Amino acid sequence: MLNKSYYLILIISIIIGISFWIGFNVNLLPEEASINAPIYDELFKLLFIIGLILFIGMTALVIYSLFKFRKKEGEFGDGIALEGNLSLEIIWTVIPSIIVLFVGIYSYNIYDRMGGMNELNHHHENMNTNSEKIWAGISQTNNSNSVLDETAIEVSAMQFAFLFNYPQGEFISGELHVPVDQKISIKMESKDVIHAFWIPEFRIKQDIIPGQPTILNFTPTKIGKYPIICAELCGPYHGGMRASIIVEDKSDYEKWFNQNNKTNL
Ligand SMILES: [Cu+2]
Repeated sequence: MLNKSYYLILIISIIIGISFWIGFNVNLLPEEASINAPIYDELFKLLFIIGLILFIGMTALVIYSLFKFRKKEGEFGDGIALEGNLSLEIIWTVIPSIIVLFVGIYSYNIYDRMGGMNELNHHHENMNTNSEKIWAGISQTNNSNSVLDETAIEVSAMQFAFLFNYPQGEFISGELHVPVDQKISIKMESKDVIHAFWIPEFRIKQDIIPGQPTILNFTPTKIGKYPIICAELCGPYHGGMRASIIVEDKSDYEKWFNQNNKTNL
């Protein structure tokens, strides 16, 4: 008996060990290009590890049972009639409850750290000139106010494109250009149906609902070109509703901005 539980503990430990190793060494996600990304990935890794423990554990149990409880030669009767096992039932209720509760609390913590619980700050009110109601997506705590105003960009979503309006330069672009390592604030509006603004590399996704102007804040941390994808089935060409975000260093961004700037003319 002692020998049996010893093996059981050993096998469970090995499964947990393998799951943690895979969880920390196998990266299934695209590169991390915003402040949000590493925070989000913490949660993903945890969920991935929990999933791996369950997957490897159950697969091992099924394979073990296939051999261990195989019908023996000349055996034709029914199996033993089993009825109830209180300790087993307690275990399979308590362990999942703890896991679900922990994942729930941890997810809340992650969402909070990504800025999901932040109140609309006064900058949103500034943008809110016609006293229209503004909704907020994930919003990191604001540390540099002036930067926010400089880079406030208006995003229009429509069937089937995103357009980016730079009010300070009075021009509209089909690509979203932003400077690296600065908090970007975008105000998104939908012209027709529900769309969603998704940048996988930034780990942000926000619905854009008609009649609900929505603010989304993020801070890109890596120079590069990343896809912006509509993540809400919005019509027949939804699959083609893509744009690009180009993260550049500040001087490149300014150069691009000044080339397009209409207020200089
Ligand atoms: Cu769309």
